[in-house]
Amino acid sequence: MRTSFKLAVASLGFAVSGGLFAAAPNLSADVAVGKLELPWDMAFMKDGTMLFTEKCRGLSVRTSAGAINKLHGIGGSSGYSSSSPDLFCDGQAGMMGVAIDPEFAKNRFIYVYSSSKLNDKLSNRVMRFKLSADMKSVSGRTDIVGDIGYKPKASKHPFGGPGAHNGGRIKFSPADGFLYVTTGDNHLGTGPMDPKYIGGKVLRIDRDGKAAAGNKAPAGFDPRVFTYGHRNPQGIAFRPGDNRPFTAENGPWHSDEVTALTNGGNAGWDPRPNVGGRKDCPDNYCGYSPNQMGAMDPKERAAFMPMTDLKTYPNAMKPAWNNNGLSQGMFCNTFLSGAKWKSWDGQMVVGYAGIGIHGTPVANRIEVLKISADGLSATKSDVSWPTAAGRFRACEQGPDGNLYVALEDGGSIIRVTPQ
Ligand SMILES: [Ca+2]
Repeated sequence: MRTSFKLAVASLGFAVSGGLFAAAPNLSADVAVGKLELPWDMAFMKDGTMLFTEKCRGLSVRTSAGAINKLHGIGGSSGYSSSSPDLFCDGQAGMMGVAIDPEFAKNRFIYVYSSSKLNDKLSNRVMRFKLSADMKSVSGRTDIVGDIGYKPKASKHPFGGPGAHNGGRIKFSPADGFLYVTTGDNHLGTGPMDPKYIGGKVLRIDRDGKAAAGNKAPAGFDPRVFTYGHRNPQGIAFRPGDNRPFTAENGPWHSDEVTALTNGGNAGWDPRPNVGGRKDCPDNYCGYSPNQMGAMDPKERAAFMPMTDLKTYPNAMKPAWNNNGLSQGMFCNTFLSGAKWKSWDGQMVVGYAGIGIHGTPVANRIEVLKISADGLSATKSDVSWPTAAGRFRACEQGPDGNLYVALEDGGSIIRVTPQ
């Protein structure tokens, strides 16, 4: 694996010279953790300790000494020091985001986002645990958010299985210390603009799950809402320097989006029927309008319902980047910082995990985006990670300054090191 991955990187020309990114770094890659099943997210401590989730297994830790301890499993997972029978995985849902409290040294709190059927009610939950001093177990589960929507059953949509559009990234802001939670629209047409439904949103909360002071969502909104009008954000990252949050979000046949968030802002996704000239749609969800099941035709794109509907919502937050109008499963994002990244220092990495049907070209890759200071435009690097590598579910800069990416296919967390 290690050798072949290095070969793949070298042979596909990840590192280049010349052009816009003349000072791009040369890269090498190796497997930090292998033999995983559907790795979904990771979070780091300063000493290199890494927490990571596998969507259908659960939460583990890789200690700074390299030991792997299985902490908390879901459903029928075996081999974990504890597990919760209410947690489950299905489709896009399962145990997803993981985060470490900014004051971990004092309180030993860690957090995960997972799908749950507690009390026979399907939902997504953000749970807080206490990690033991020996890092071999967790205790004290506290559900700090218990009412994030979940899609319970199949629909007429092409991606309409249970658990679809499940959101799931959780990260603490280095600026304000609050936890940001990305939630998907759950294929509920009314969800993203509904002031009380917390799917299709970015939440900003404290470690107990209470609304952050200063959230500016419009009057009548759930006070935990930081931004609304999202489709399925599965990446959020804070830009070094100004600490502005940026989401990475999947598009519907078209236009994956990177968006600089403004407190209280509307991301402009509104898949309700009869909005913006649309008619009724299957299951009252116009998310794939107008061709719910048809082949992709570039000419039709102009008529598609927009990821950011500036006609209906002129003040919506404009995306910095829309993947050249393509939907390829944009998933994770993180910023690179440090001189060893050369011209990429301060730029954003995005990862893709597309499945390429209905004519959308598959192009799983990580790529580097140079985003303008105002957050309203971006330039794509002319290099990208090889498509052959597989689907990228997580990307995160480690405390060693290297980039870590979770690859679903092959089940590994890869360390990318600039030379
Ligand atoms: Ca948008």
